[in-house]
Amino acid sequence: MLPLVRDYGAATIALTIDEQGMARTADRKLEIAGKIHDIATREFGLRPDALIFDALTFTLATGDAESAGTAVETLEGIKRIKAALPGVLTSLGVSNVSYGFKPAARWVLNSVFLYHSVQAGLDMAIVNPKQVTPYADIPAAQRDLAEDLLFNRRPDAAARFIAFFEGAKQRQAAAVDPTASMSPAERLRWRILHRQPEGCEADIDAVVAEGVREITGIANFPMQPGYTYPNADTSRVAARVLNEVLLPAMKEVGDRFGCGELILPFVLQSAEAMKRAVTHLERYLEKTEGIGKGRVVLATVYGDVHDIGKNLIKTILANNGYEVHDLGKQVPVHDVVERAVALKADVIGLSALLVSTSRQMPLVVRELDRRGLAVPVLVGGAAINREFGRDITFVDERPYAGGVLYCRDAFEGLETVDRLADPTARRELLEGERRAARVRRLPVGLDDATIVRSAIEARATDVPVPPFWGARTVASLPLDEVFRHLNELRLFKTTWGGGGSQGRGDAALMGKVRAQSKPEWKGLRADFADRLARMKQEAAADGWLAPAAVYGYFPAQSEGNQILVFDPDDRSKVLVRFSFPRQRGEDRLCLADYFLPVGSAAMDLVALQVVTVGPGATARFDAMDARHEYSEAFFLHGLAVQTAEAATEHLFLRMRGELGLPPDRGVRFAWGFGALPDVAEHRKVFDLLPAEKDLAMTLTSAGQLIPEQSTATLLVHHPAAHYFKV
Ligand code: B12
Repeated sequence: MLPLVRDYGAATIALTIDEQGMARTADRKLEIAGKIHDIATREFGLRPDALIFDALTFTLATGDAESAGTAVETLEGIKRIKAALPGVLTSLGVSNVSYGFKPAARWVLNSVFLYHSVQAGLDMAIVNPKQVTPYADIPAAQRDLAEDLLFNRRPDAAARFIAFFEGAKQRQAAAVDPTASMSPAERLRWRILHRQPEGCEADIDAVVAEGVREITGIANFPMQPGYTYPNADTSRVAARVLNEVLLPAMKEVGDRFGCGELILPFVLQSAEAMKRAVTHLERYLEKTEGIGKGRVVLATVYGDVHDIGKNLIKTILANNGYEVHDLGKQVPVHDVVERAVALKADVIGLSALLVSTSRQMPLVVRELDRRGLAVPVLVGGAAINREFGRDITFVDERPYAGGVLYCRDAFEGLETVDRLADPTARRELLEGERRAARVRRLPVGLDDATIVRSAIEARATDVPVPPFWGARTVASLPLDEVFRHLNELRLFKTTWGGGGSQGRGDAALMGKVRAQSKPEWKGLRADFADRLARMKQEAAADGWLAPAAVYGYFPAQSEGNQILVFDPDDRSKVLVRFSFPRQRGEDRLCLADYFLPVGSAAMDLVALQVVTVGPGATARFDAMDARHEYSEAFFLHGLAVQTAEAATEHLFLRMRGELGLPPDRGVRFAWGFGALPDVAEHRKVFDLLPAEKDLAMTLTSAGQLIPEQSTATLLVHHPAAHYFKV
């Protein structure tokens, strides 16, 4: 076979079998793999990564002493092959290990063995993904039984394993509920963690009844005649349920997601269970009448869909006498400020759970400051902390007059709003915060004007000739063409969350994420592919994804950190000036450096594009969200975002073709990222391209694109152009 493998550039699976038979010990597995490796690489010149070794595994169902240690030998064999023969890969028919056991037992043993094989370094597994349970979801008792057997930890391991699953059948017949022996509070926690919303209302009733009994001695709450609720007692108990049961459970979900034990679709289901629980809990929270206590405008910031925390704040503040106006989630800066002004808000509350979306918070503060307002802003959410709140208090080195106050949780939120309502407490609070914020201020550094320019030079001979000057509209980009540029891996793994958490950068942790998500990923990928095919069809039939674009080519030159864009019909007239920041260290790069400077004999060229998938995606998302179809809405949102990316790439390639640039030239830069962080510059793009008139797009006052699934990019043709961060 090896000459064929070599001639066709193929890879090959090599079983660890030789003239003496199948390798049963780790020593023999390595010995045979070594022999095959030497022949393949030395005699046939194959690369090690063309070899995939199957270390073989045997059933443990026979229960005899000879077979008992074979799974450990397999794991050890995989480890040794990977260590001794760098570059080679491994594969394994995992479920052989359980051949002969009952199906329920097989699934557990296969899942646990798969987990340990991956830990040992297994690259590929032959296994039915529908029969694999995530390691963390297998009950500890079953895991122990399986591991006793796999690691040959006791002579009766096979017998105990079989006995357990024989009994399991009867236990199942007796319909033993895993939560049966739990207290209501434990059961509630279990329901959030195991994504089982059914029954959480009854659990909440039971936990509250227990708490009320403790406080008041009332035995048969809530039926006791004359006992009306909500009242101070039920409120106290409900707050405890929230703080001691629900919030920690949700945090645990997040931590498990963070370290790769859970995939995103599961987190969504937990979130749905949490929402249901919180909604039911509200009936126990006392509503304090408080006319004139104050008016609060609440929102989850633009780009962020996490609203469970914000909804909680709403409940707690409303129940404590505040008039709360909830603007919902994904709220643009402009809307927050406009509504706060219109409603004469006493306080604005903002929630953000992503590091990326927390950047919206200083934009709100800046906009309030620009309008000369002084409404205190409360900020909260998992992505930020007290230091962040203090840092964003400053607008251009001045503290914002209204103050920015971080709140760790809903109760600190209530306490803060209460303090703001009292003039003396308000002054003390704001002054104290301002002092703390000032301490964190660093001495002002170099400004852009004093930084030396990079060494990049632009040459007149590199400037391409466009097919036309000025702007054009493409009313419709063909959806099937656009889908060809859809990055499915990014959609599945990152946007739809199939790759586990994207939120942590720690290398060791990410390694763990990758290892653990492998078995799940295979099944998930097929599910996602089906879902994508269905959604593509619906989009084509119903038109909710309707990519369209405006783009254009303009004469341009640079001046310092700016690009001057000239009128194509009158090249002495500057239409707009784009400003870009410059790196303070590294290569001191600024996007303007890629363009010929003002005063050059030749004109340079700047290309711009704005792409959108149209308003249909947002409308559909909002409708689903209103029907509480969070999972569907989440998948739809993700596809719309990636379709906007695909449409951007599609048009970018077309523009590169029109300019006659080779594939290694031309880089597209989008505002809001690395080299051009200021999205307010979108206004200037809209002054050059008819996005408002022809695509019915708008900009928020902070410069965010509406609809959200849109992009605005600048194409740089300079041969040395590359992505960088400022
Ligand atoms: C549930 C959840 C989701 C759900 C949200 C459903 C919904 N409708 O809200 C879904 C599945 C949709 C989701 C999606 C995503 N998520 Co998510 N999600 C979570 C999770 C597990 C729990 C959040 C939650 O509801 N907590 C319970 C509530 C009650 O707590 P809370 O919001 O923090 O609010 C409390 C306080 O913070 C405070 N507070 C909050 N806001 C405010 C505001 C004010 C004014 C005040 C006073 C107080 C206050 O009071 C609240 C109550 O005490 C967190 C994990 C975590 N540790 O937070 C990840 C997490 C936030 N998600 C994360 C990620 C990465 C994502 C995705 C990008 C995943 C992806 N690959 O697509 C997407 C982003 C979508 C988007 N554009 O927003 C990361 C963020 C990482 C980062 N550093 O940016 C986290 C931290 C998970 C992780 N460990 O990696 N997610």
